[in-house]
Amino acid sequence: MTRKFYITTPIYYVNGAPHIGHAYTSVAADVLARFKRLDGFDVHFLTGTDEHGQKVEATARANNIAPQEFTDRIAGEFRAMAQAMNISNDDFIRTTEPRHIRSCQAIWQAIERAGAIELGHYEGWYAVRDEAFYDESELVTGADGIKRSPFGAPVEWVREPSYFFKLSMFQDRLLKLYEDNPEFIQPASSRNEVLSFVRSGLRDISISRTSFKWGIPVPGAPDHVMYVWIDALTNYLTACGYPDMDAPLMKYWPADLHLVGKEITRFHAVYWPAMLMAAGLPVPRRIFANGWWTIEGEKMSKSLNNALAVEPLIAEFGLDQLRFCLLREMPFGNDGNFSRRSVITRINVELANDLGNLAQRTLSFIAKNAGGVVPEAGPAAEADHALRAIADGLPDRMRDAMDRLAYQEAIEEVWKLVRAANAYIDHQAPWALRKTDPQRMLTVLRTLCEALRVVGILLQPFMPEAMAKLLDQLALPADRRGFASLATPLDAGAVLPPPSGLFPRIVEPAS
Ligand code: ME8
Repeated sequence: MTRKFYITTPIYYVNGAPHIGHAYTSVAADVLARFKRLDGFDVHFLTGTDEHGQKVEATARANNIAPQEFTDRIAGEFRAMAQAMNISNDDFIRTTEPRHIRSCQAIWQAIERAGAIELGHYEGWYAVRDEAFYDESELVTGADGIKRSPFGAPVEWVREPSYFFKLSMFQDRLLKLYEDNPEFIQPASSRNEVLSFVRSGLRDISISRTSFKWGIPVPGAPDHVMYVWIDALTNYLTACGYPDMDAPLMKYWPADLHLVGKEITRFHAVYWPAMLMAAGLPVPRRIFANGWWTIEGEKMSKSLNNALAVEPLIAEFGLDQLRFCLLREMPFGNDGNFSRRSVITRINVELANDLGNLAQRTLSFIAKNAGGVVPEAGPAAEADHALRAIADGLPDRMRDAMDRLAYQEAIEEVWKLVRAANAYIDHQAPWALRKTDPQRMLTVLRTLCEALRVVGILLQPFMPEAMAKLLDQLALPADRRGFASLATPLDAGAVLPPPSGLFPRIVEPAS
């Protein structure tokens, strides 16, 4: 039976243009979605936009545009960003769609029926930028005397009638969930943060607002709109067809993986499973929080105007190069710094030199000296076995790394083969064998083609276009690019197209 894999990105707020930080989480999700598809899983991959709430309403107003018109425009930009980054999402959800409004109202009613919602009065601190309530003890007072959230967002005192979700009812069940499923929240830093938050005692949370209108009306209480996080989290279920439990896509629930940025772990690992428990629905299997990018050492921010859009980066470095660098830079889960210098070095050293040159040296040599076809292999020597052994063990090592979202490690595993293949070509020196032992030369070239085939297949999730080009150059048929075909060698004698470079070197103008 085909195993299913449902993976999601956060749905992004439409209060500003998409930037490299959003692209990062989407690329990480995309690479895993593609990896699982190639590995035979039935994948459902969801991304989208979070369009309600006070922050979006205020931004639309500041731009003198009606909220719906404003969100239509920015949602379009997020869709374009996903396309530009070659994100292979199966669905793109917008929280202003009728399917989502219906789904949120249904989950609200299910939670209400379970006795987990009550009407009360909210009084406390709210940060519009974070769309979050804070306890006095969590706030930081700056040198300017202004109180801010732990994320630096100014807070305001809010007092209004509000419905509450009785989160406190779920404390023990949540703790049991984390205990029974040590992998539920990753990495460990996020898990620890959530554990101590829940252990310190959960308070009921305010889940409706009456002071603005841009939200989903609470069923039976039209003066209230739902708190934007109740609305937002429900998107993952809406996309499966909730509340229609017989909807075809409901087979994907529960989600196998919610990818999120580390600042929104609490919403996903505490509020969301508690909401689902209240509604009597299965909880997601895993939540993984990625770290934050800084740009040339600075936090990305509106005031510094340094949030990088993806299009100019793609134009300068190439799409697959950018995707590769984002996941290559630091272990997933850690913070990282995006610097031009480091991106250029990585492209030149790892992509142009290590991988690009390996393919170029092998394939142009075959074109010139081996008739431009996949060479026939003769008896294998010790060195050939050694290289093959690295390739043979690679898929399992990669699966293991990818299941832990250790993208950097997965890439490093492939690079062990790339580096070994480069050492092999230098030692075997096919250019010398051409005169002394042409039969052996063909075996060496064939061994290299097989190494390139394995590298090309396994790196497809990271660099779909460049690896398609590499596999085309190896004349590997399209139906033999899945992981199930990893053990199937190339067809000897297949005619190879003329080789062409995969990754141009980036030459920086002398400064
Ligand atoms: O939080 N580094 O939306 P959002 C790494 N709508 N990742 C970054 C980043 C950076 N500098 N900046 C943004 C929301 N991200 C809610 C989510 S989900 C039900 C609702 C990524 O537009 C990261 O994944 O603020 C972060 O969690 C997400 O974008 C925040 O997007």
